[in-house]
Amino acid sequence: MIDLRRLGYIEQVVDIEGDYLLGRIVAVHRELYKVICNSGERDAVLKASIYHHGETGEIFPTVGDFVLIDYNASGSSRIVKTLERKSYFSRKDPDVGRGEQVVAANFDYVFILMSLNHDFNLKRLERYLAASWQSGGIPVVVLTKADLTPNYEDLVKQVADTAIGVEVIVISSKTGFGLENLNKFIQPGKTIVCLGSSGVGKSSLVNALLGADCMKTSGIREEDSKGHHTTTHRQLLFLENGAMLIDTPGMRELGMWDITTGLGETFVDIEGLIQQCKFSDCTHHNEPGCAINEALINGDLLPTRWQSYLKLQKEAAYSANKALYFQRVKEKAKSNAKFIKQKKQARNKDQYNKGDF
Ligand SMILES: Nc1nc2c(ncn2[C@@H]2O[C@H](COP(=O)(O)OP(=O)(O)OP(=O)(O)O)[C@@H](O)[C@H]2O)c(=O)[nH]1
Ligand SMILES: [Mg+2]
Repeated sequence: MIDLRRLGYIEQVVDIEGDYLLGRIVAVHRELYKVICNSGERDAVLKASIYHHGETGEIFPTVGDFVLIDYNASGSSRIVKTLERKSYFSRKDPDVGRGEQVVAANFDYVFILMSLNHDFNLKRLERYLAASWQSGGIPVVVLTKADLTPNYEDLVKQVADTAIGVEVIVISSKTGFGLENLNKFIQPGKTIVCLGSSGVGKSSLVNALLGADCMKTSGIREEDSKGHHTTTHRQLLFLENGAMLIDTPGMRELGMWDITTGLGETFVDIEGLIQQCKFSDCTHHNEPGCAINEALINGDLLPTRWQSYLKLQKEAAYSANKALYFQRVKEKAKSNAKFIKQKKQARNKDQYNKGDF
């Protein structure tokens, strides 16, 4: 018997009547969901009347979500509700080109993996940090392949200067170097999602922590880091001590979705400086008493970091508008569906009264 509370479930009030089982999504394969519930792992599909034609605007589940299922012992169970999330990582959907893709949900920590050799890219790291802070999980930067990069001290310093207030851990999944420094995050009932580009070693880390080759890994050409996109679906795995890891496919690009709060936490130094400007509506161009200009002149703020902030801020504003737009479209669809249902009910009642059915 599996106790879902040991999988990180936090009790919540659910507004649905019926005899449903609580489960957690461990993998998604197109329309088929793998769900762990107190009787083990089950196959499940979405209940179409709720998710596709419903008027509750039910959120499609993703890996890590807690859901309610209409249990079926002899076939696929039906998912009837996605429970409220304590955290979720979103990006702009790379396939559809618009809208949001929720990569994983209900994790405590986000391991942002970046390799110390060819994948090293601070600009990309800033993007991951902004989206991770926004997710509600705590970001941790994991620098991989230490065995291939003998003199990495300077790289670690650059990362520490970029990821302010974030723990930075150097590892090698090949030799086991540094893995013990991850133990404080990998605790019973805690969920960790591993994110990063293809080939950085997400699945290798997951396997090293599991002590078994559960996830397929594949060689990349280390000279140019040409990866193979080995992992093709997201998967939640269980460690013996009761911690859970979510392995994800490498992201080709991380398009910003809503990072309105994540941006401020990523650039906490810049937001602090802005507070010190003499004028509250300072544009940071030529105003007197501009703390940003002062920091740029005296070298406390690197121009590259300032440019990154401005660029991401622009992107954040654009994405926030889009997010709002999609929310409105959804609300409109919901109210239309409700209107149609009411109309149908009224018509049926009318026909019933007339004895015409
Ligand atoms: N030398 C060395 N190689 C590593 C290390 N970690 C991973 N690798 C190698 O890097 C290659 C890619 O590793 P994966 O774990 O498949 O990378 P991934 O991030 O899961 O990639 P995708 O599934 O494509 O997103 C494999 O050949 C691994 O053996 C490490 O710490 N040191
Ligand atoms: Mg992988």
